[in-house]
Amino acid sequence: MKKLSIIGMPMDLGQMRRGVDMGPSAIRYAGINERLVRLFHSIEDMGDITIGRPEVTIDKESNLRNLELIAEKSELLANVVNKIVESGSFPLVLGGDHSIAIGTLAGVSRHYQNIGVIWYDAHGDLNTAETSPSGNIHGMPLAASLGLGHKLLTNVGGYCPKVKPENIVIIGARALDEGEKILIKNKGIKVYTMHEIDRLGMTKVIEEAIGYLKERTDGVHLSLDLDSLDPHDAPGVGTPVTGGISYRESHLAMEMLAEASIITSAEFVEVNPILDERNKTAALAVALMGSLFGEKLL
Ligand code: B3U
Ligand code: MN
Ligand code: MN
Repeated sequence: MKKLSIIGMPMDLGQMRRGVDMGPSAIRYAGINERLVRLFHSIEDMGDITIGRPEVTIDKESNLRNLELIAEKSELLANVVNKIVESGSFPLVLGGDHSIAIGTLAGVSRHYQNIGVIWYDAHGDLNTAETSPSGNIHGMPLAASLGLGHKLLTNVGGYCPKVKPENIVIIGARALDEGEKILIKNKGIKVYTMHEIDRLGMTKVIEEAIGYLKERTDGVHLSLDLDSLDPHDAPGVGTPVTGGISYRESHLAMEMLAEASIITSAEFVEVNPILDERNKTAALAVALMGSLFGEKLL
């Protein structure tokens, strides 16, 4: 059994709805420690990265909201995550909006030749300043990790890129922007949209994803955006999209990933307790972590 290190990243600067900064608290309140304690040798909760209450800025050149602040705070997260991996512990990052993935991947990826990424999300998060409909950086972290977009975002950690396009698997997509669709085709990124999940079933989707990543990667980061799930199951997110992955399908996916033991780091993002129903989305995040880390029903 291994060590787990939990780090909170209460950053809401990548989008416009307040409340996602309370995600780490909500997830802790939902009982993360109690749930995971039996699954690890030791659990260390390192607390939260300090974000403070900075004023919103919009970069004049690129139109990106809070660009410099996000780059600066991502650097802090990257350092902590880097140290966690160095110490031989499993890094589990609690968001925060999805822009935090820029820092997480910057911290993790330097330890692997060929990091794989499972991007479990309703969105592609593959926008750049040129293609973004919103200027929100939470719609850009996967592009930034590929080395696409503003230098301040792509160079977090002092190196670029973090991940190769052929090492990415997106699962649950149903709200892709035009620019993202073009990028996916041009780069050959593997995507299981809701269509493939409906058609093949989650069992086949995850089996394929595991086989695909096992062949070409030496570690796999799971970046799980709670808006991947259907809003009935996960109402506490900033940008809910109907017709999502179900509670059961998601547990199955996590259980299969646990069985394959391919996941080497993870983050759970976009939990917004202000928009939630009695902390249901944070509780769901914790339940999924249970499955991901090997909890058994029997
Ligand atoms: N693709 C849109 C919307 C969006 C991305 N990520 C979330 N929403 N959560 C954008 O603004 O880039
Ligand atoms: Mn996302
Ligand atoms: Mn999303």
